[in-house]
Amino acid sequence: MIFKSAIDAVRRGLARTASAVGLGLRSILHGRRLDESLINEVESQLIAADVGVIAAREIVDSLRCEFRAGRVERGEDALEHLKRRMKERLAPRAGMTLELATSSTKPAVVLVVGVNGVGKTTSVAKIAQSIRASGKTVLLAAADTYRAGAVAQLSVWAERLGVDIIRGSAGGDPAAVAFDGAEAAVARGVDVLLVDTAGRLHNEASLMRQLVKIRDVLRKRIPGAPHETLLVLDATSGQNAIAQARAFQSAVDISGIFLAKMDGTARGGVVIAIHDALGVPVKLIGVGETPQDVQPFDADRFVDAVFSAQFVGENSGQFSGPGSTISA
Ligand SMILES: Nc1nc2c(ncn2[C@@H]2O[C@H](COP(=O)(O)OP(=O)(O)OP(=O)(O)O)[C@@H](O)[C@H]2O)c(=O)[nH]1
Ligand SMILES: [Mg+2]
Repeated sequence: MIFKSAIDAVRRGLARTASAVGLGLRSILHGRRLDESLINEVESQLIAADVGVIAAREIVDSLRCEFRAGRVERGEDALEHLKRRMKERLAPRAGMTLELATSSTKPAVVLVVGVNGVGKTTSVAKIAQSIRASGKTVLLAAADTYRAGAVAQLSVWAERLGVDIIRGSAGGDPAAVAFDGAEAAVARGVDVLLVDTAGRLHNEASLMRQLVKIRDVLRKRIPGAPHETLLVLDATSGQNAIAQARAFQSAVDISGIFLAKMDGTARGGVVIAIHDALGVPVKLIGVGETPQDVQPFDADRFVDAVFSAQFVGENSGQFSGPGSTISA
């Protein structure tokens, strides 16, 4: 699947993250000689950026080790070391794929889940838009029958994007909508079925069971489905995202994270915390409210953006990062 997005989206999306993590680290390390207290400051910066206490400690321990061995002395070298360590931590582990799963038989089914208001429906629209742009056909299933207006919200997106949608009745059984969606997707021979679900608190057992039912209905109708179960997390929610992710992971086996609202956070270190805690890759990032505001997550690119020298002394949000087209 190819996502082509304007470089503006990357600029907007990563600007605040970069300014917080990168600027913070650069401002304390730039032009300085490393010492023990500076290393402690680096640890505080990483924690403040939502990297997570354990990850921050491990990253800083490795820096301290290099420093004590006399291999890293200048602030600039420390920055390079931190960059390398972050890239290593974010590198996909064996068996993980950063591409959205596809199916050898049609349709590939993508189930989208998460707590209330994180950006699920918007993310469904973004994925639908990207799939359409790559020349494939999409069907949406509006399996959020809870929130008044949820079906209408997805219907508006469907109309704007020119994709078909299967709707259920308000207050109806969301698993029934998922089933109807699966039936229709098979009958119409579409490439990808995207199932939007209601927001649910991760600690509400009955709602989590209902999600399992939706998953099972899809699995029964289409062998191998859902091929992708994407958990949408709000990047601005910090460490709470980890608790959410754990609960959804144990209920329905998350295959990837869609990290929405990356444009709204100054603490993008949560990407590292999520990666560490779950062993599930962040696959896509949301960087705005329009269907085009989506990027495949690329670890190297992300870390480079975070440490981008262009940010030193800047608060304007201007970002000169690497290229704009990536494959996912
Ligand atoms: N800035 C920004 N806003 C976003 C992004 N993704 C979603 N939003 C906004 O977040 C709000 C909630 O988005 P929805 O897609 O309705 O969230 P949801 O998870 O479907 O919500 P529920 O179905 O009520 O649980 C909307 O105002 C979206 O425009 C993003 O990547 N960046
Ligand atoms: Mg929704």
